[in-house]
Amino acid sequence: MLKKFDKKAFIAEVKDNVKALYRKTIDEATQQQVFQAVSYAVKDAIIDNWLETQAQYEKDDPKTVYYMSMEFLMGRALGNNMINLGDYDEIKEALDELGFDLNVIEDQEPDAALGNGGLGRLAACFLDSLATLGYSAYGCGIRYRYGMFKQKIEDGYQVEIPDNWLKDGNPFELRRPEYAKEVKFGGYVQVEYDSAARRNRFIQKGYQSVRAVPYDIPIVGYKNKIVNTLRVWDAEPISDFQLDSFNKGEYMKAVEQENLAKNIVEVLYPADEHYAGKELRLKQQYFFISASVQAAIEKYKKKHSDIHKFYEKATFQLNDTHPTVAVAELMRILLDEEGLEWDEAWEITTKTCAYTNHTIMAEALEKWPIELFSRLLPRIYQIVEEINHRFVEQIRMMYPGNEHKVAKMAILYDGQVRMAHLAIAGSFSVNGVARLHTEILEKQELKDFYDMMPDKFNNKTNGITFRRWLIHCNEPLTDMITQLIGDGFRQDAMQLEKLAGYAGDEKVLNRLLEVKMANKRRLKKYILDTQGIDIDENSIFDIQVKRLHEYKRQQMNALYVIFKYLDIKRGNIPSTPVTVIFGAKAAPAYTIAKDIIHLILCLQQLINNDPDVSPYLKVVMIENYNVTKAEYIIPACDVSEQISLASKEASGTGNMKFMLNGAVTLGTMDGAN
Ligand code: 26Q
Repeated sequence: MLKKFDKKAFIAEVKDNVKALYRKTIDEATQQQVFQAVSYAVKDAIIDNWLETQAQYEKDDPKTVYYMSMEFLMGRALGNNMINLGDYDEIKEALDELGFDLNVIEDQEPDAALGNGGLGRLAACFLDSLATLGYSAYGCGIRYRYGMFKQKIEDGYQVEIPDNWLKDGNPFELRRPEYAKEVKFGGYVQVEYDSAARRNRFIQKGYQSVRAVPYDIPIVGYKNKIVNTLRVWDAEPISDFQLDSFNKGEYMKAVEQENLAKNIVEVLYPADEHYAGKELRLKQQYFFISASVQAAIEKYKKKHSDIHKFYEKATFQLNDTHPTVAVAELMRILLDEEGLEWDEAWEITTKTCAYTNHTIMAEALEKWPIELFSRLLPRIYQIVEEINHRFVEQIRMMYPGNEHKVAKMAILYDGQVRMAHLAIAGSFSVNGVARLHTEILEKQELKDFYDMMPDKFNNKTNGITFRRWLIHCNEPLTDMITQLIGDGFRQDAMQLEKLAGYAGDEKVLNRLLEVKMANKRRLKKYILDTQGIDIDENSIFDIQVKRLHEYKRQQMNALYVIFKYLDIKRGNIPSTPVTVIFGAKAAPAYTIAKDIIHLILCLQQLINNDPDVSPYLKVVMIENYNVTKAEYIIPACDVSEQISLASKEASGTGNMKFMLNGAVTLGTMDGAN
């Protein structure tokens, strides 16, 4: 049974929080302060279940998945937590009683935009699902000080503004300094013979290090009392690990370590599907992976004495190649700290790691220059060399005399570390994210690897959480569905099939149109309020919102708009007006993407101000498209544009969100479409 919501106690707690946090009465508090006070009260409602869940896991000792990801595109937490607690309506009422509008309070929360797009949002949706399904799971990531940049439109161009999402504090996070870990960079490896153990010891010397401090964020399951954890790591200077560095006269080293710590977690790299080979990026990767792997081993050893069975209790799910140093870091700990032999360590590692591929775009493949990689991670590089050596031997055994195969498949080649190859060699599972994508991996992109190890390959088609992408973002549709088929679909989405029985029911279909109209009016108002553009709610809302990429073909959609404009100019008036809505961020250095945004903004200017055309056609470029804006936009959509160049979109997940909210998909046969 869920704990019953006590409205009086909740109201009292919100008032107390305002007092304790801001020395104010509730009437004096700003909306932001009320948001903070409410969020702390909600966190308080979560915390017992959080404790109990973790205690239950401790007792049952289930296998735990560590979802390792550079990105978690969480969006806002308050509304989602209220829904998953099962107290949304009650808290809304309580706020009403206090004289506050929940929507306004929710609007105070900045998005946690610790991700670029699809890959980061998938990680966030999976955390929600894992908690709802009751799996023991951690998200492991980085607590970036600055998330995905905010997009401003100025004079027809995109301008990037830093996203200082932590400036008012994050009420849902919990700092856990007692679980801090040390992470080492650079220096050199000294080999010392340990005569007692009769083996070589590899010791990293002359390194710089940082202190990784975890912050835990609760992930609330849907009405099941389960609360999992997203653990994001902050970097702090190591000073209290090596207090004496000043005394030794290593003043500059202390300053350098301070800078290292500050830089590592400073900002999310805003380029998706594009590899640039930046040293700081590799530092970020090793930083959070080393800390997460250390923490996972430590947790295992608290209950288990035999490290050989680690894989029975832990899986490291690698979200693309970005966390792939986990393969080598796990090897390092097993070899150097646990004292295992290579073959033992390799067996454990390859039964622990699993790799998800999200792209076949050549320009997204991570290939680190060996010079950089070995300088930053000298011991890790030695281990990668040995992994490569043995892997190449295995290739030669299977394909004797075929050096072309070796060249194509080796982990180290042409002065580079190929992270995808390391991920495949080091994992028991390699999955694509839609049937078509997995087929392309097996038959083309990763064919050599599939031929050699077909059993590793499998498909896991992406999905989305219905809690955020239906229940939270589309209340009218949720109510309508509940009235028709009950609320069982909230836990079991398959029950939505019951709606098929109403396919020919005119009354139901008309109601559906009314719901859509209500959502279109809400979006119309939102666009008018935020961007001053007035759109016609009776027009067809034709929407393409996603990161800007050539392969996603926003440009083709813009060409369609130009055609439509010229056609109307020629006197061909469409029977129903159309509003074409775009929303997209371009990576700051992606010139063509920025040019396409400029094109769309020019069209918006031209068309909306042309009295011949604007009654029939309008263009809107949504500024700063993000998770929260998606929650406004998607329920209002008539036509969902999913028009990627076939084979290039691994899955897509926006496609699913639009479909769930009753839009018609206009799509190519790509990804999961
Ligand atoms: C790599 C190296 C250096 C810097 C950045 C990156 C980088 C960052 C982000 C590379 C790729 C990404 C993001 C990729 C991504 O979002 N892929 C999308 O993943 C979705 C979830 O599986 C799919 O639905 C989309 O089709 C896919 O494009």
